[in-house]
Amino acid sequence: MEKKSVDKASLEMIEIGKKNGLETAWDRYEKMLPQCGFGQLGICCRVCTMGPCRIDPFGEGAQKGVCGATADIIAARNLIRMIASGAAAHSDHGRDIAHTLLMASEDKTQGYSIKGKKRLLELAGEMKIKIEGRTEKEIAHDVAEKAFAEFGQQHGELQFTHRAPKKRQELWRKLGVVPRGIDREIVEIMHRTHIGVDNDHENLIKQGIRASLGDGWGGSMVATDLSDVLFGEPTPVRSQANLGVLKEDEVNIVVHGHEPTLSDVIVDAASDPELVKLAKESGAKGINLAGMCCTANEVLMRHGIPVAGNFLQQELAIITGGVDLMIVDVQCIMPALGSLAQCYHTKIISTSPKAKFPHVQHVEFDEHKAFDIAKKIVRMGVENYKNRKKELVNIPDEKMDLVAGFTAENVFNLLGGKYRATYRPLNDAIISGRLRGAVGIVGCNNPKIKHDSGHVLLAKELIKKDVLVVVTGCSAIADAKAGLLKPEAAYEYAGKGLKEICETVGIPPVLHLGSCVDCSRILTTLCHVINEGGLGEDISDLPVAGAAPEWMSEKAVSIAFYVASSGVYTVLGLPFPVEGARELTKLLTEKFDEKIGANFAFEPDPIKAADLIIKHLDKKREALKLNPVMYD
Ligand code: BF8
Repeated sequence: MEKKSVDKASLEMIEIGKKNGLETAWDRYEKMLPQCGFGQLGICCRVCTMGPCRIDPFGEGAQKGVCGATADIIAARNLIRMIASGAAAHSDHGRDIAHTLLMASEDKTQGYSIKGKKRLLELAGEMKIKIEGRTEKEIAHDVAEKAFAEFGQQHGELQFTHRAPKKRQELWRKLGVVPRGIDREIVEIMHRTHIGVDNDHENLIKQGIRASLGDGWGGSMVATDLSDVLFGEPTPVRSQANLGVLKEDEVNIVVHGHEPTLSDVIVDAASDPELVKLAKESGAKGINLAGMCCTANEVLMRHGIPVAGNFLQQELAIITGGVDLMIVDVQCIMPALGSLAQCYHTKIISTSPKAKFPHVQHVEFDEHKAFDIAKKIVRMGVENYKNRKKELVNIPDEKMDLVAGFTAENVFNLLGGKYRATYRPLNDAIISGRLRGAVGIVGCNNPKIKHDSGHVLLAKELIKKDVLVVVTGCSAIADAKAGLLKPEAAYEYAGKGLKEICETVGIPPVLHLGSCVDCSRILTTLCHVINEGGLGEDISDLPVAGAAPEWMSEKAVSIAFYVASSGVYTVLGLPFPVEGARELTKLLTEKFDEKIGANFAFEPDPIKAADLIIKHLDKKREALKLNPVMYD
């Protein structure tokens, strides 16, 4: 049992599930063993029907597919198709936000207004949109249209790639990897990986880079920045995380998925006086809203809504027996939820025309009537409270305090003090050696790795060595549950230098930067650090690194690629499925650095991963001729 999670609440729910004969991802994973070795090594090809083909990794059987594709070609094609899917998911999320902003600017929505006015003007300035003499809605309209155009653009360069340091932009140009249009690069991956098109693994990877940059500096950045315009910029906020945020005596509604368009109006609907009254009439003390996965991060950052859990806890939330309704939209929603919920009173409601699930009721979301629909769904949850089976309710006690809601714009204003919004103190802390560097830890859970252990152990090991850690996605939730997002965590876990900074500024040693699309906030932060000066001219000069210790999704592959291709050394807890392809593996783990300024490393042990990262940070510090780390 202890092998499954480091989180007590999760272990408790896994045990209850087991006792009741219920199946979770861990059970299905065990049933799947041994998993297909060809798939794991990336050398199985289903691109055409002359196959399926597979390459013998021991060099004895077939070394080429029917068309003649080698292991390197097959694995590279498979890998960049993962990038295409991941970039498509993030970017379609961005497109939906742009769509909602556009409709809001035309007064065609219900329940939305432009809350991030400052951000709107900043973006308009960046996009060279006329501001003087125009209303906010007119400006927002043009910002949304301009963002929209980035998706279909056929030539030129994506607007936000110009945020990158000059040197980085030049390198991308030299390598021919500047994304022209967000959609175009994804389509081109599908074209190039068709039978008989691009059959050079390096050239295939080059297109993977270009599409991933179109995600990080395009689709995801649009999602983040336009969300800040529409829903407001996050500010540091206190809340709690883990299954213990569910309440025995209230109607529990869980929002699960990704896009804040839905969850943001659900937040308003859940405090609607009429619905709260109805909940009380049904015998509940009120309506308790909680989040799951990246939607949790969105509503946490902007509204302080507590987090019920991360990816591997979605089934466990149902097993508490206390969830009256779970609303899902897109991405990371297990198709297993519907049948599991049938063992409880829990209602699951799908809302996106893009995502339907077995045994799940569908209430389609529509921005025109967003608030009415949100109210309808919340009402369904309230009405379902009376069906709760008391004998099946087992809500664990575990919940942890946290501070979330940091952004590239607000966090270092905090470092600079109230009146001086500047990155100078952060840069100076790194230059002086009080801080060794900074590391972004991101991504999912995966039953192949003890739930949350990769995230938490890596974060603890790094902050102990005076590395500032920033987190997004399910990694952020793992750390929240472990207490690392509390300012007090600095006293318990941080090294002396980091502790001094956290103490002075009043921030936790691990900073919650948002959802997965908000990995773009990390890119923007890195640009600010370079612009502030004193730490080199390119992102690849900085003592920084990225890690995804428990990744599982195709989105994570896209993120890993745009992070590394932006010049950030990236350590993955699970390897890309490429290890059956020798030249490709070498390209990614050894030669990438000289080409694009950063390598990938695959290391499942978080302590060893931390060692790799520390060595990398120290190497970069040395190259910049910085002072030695102060308290080493
Ligand atoms: O969107 S919710 S499982 S894919 S980390 Fe991973 Fe978690 Fe999904 Fe990123 Ni966010």
